[in-house]
Amino acid sequence: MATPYELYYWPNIPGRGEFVRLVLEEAAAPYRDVGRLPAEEGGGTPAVAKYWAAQAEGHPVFAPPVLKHDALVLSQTAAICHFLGCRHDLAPRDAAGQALTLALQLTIADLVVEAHDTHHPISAWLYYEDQQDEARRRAPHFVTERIPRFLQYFERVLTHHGGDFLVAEGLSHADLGLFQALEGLDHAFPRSFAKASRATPRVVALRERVRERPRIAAYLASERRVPFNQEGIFRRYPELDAD
Ligand SMILES: N[C@@H](CCC(=O)N[C@@H](CS)C(=O)NCC(=O)O)C(=O)O
Repeated sequence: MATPYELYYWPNIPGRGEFVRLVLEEAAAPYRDVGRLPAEEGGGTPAVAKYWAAQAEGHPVFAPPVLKHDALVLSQTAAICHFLGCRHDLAPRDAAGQALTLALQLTIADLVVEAHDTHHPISAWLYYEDQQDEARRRAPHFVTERIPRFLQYFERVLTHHGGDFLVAEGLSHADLGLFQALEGLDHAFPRSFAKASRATPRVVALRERVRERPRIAAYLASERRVPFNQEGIFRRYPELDAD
């Protein structure tokens, strides 16, 4: 039997770990979600923090999520999704197609950073309440300029080849990433997201297409799915959404 993958990610938030989980779930790849395992099984926050604090063995990483598989210790969400996608038929077979899919995943990573920075525009180490004035300045730009711009970009990608998914070959890790980003935007900025989505029907349809895939649907209904909350990247502060 194949060695299970090990995902190291903070247990209480969906965060960037969720992008990796969706790829593992769609691939039906066995994995241990180490941060969510009890301490007696070597899990929990301390196991994840070891990577963050540079106390873990293997290739140094900057920050979780981390994917461990045999001797490989890999960080950076987009790189992990790319690696898994290429191994599990969730990416095109040729190098050019794989690079294109990675570029899409990196664009999603850009969106994730910008969404996070709406509520933490000064520092991730300060409380929201200590940077609320700056957040209230930054967020309107994100919701009125950047959400529409990102959604319209993905609409153009889908229109470009006229298919059901972001790359012509079929479902890829980029579609799963976009699904999660759309779920997050809808959670955090429901009014702005609804408005921007009206102009991007292909993006809206892709989100539903991914949601209905049998393995994804089963995962979303399971306890393994980590719900959005006020500790994560996509937080709902109504004052940061459009009126
Ligand atoms: N570009 C990295 C960012 C990783 C990242 O910021 N991880 C967060 C959790 S989502 C973290 O633990 N950061 C700690 C740090 O930056 O020191 C990725 O996409 O994986």
